[in-house]
Amino acid sequence: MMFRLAEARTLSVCIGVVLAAANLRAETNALPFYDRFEPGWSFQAEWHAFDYPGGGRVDCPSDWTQPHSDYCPYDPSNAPNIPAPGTGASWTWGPYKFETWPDKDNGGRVFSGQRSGRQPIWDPMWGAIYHIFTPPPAGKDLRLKVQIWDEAGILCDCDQQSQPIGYVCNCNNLPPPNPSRTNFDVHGGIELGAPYRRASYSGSDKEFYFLGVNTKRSWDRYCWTTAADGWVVTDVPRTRGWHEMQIVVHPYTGNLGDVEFWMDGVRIARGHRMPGTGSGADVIYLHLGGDPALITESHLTNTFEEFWYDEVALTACHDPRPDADGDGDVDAIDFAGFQNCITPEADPFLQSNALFDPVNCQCFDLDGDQDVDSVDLDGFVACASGPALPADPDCDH
Ligand SMILES: [Ca+2]
Ligand SMILES: [Ca+2]
Ligand SMILES: [Ca+2]
Ligand SMILES: [Ca+2]
Repeated sequence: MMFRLAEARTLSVCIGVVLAAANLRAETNALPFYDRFEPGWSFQAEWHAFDYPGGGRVDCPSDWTQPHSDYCPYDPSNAPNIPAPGTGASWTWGPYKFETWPDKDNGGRVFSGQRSGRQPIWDPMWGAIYHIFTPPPAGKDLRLKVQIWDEAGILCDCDQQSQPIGYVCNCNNLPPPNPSRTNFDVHGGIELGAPYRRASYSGSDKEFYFLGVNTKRSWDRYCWTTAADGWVVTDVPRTRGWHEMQIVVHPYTGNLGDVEFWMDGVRIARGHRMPGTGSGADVIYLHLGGDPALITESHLTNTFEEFWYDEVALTACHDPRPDADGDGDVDAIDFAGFQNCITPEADPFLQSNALFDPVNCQCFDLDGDQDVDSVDLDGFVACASGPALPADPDCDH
């Protein structure tokens, strides 16, 4: 085992050097994709911001060669792929700011005990970023796992005009004057989306899967949506703190359950995929934050509540993940692959783990923290079925 680990370490270090060099030239579109928002995080290395087309802001010019804010990278690919409905639409001047936030050891306020991605919400910016990826190969699940901090500071709509008759809301936690201004809103969550998502588009390649908070639907419950299912309010209450959110996209069947939404280890909803050309519409954007293509009302986000994001893991694996060879069982052959991936426990304060082989070991890293350690071994054992015996597809949660 020691010999194997040493070999793996040497190989991983070599891979790490190659990847580091590659990152200087271009973003990573291949799966898997990880982000811990730790030092070394560079917005422009892997992420894009919505700001079509520059929004007319002097700090975010449409001509990217002009002086611009670091938090406002104009993305030319928005122009052909996400045409805005009009210059007055909120998302032409909406979400564009996103940043990392230091922990106490770096001189800042403590939220996660480590650095994380911060989604500011204030008038009129929603805060949102997206990463572009290549869809997984046929037959594999696409899985997005993200730790998300919900401030959950306002759990009812204090804009009295929009309350149902008889609804009583305690707005005492808000600054005066109460009741609040109009246009209170909170938008935050995770999403996998296709280029075409807006409400006015109806092609079979329209697609999106979102899990999070949309207070146009509910102030005190988490929501989800897909292009096929529309918005659904869950019975899961919003609570302050970190939550593990997951979206799992299975190979297309057209049936309920092609998409699953998980929260804190519990499946809270199942949805449908759009057919695309027959094998399912591809999603290619990983979004953190609100998505102005989905939440199109021109209401502003005046709550100043914030979301935080950490431990992003976007992977492509068989179902369940420990079934490395994809034959439906979890047996000794799969375990041989697991052994080749074992690493020491990763340091979450480092942006990446040089001892972890992301391409070959992503499916054994069941908790998505860039290592294959004893926690992942427990997860593997929980899935073990034996040769030719079908494994439980939900064993890996
Ligand atoms: Ca982090
Ligand atoms: Ca297997
Ligand atoms: Ca670990
Ligand atoms: Ca792990």
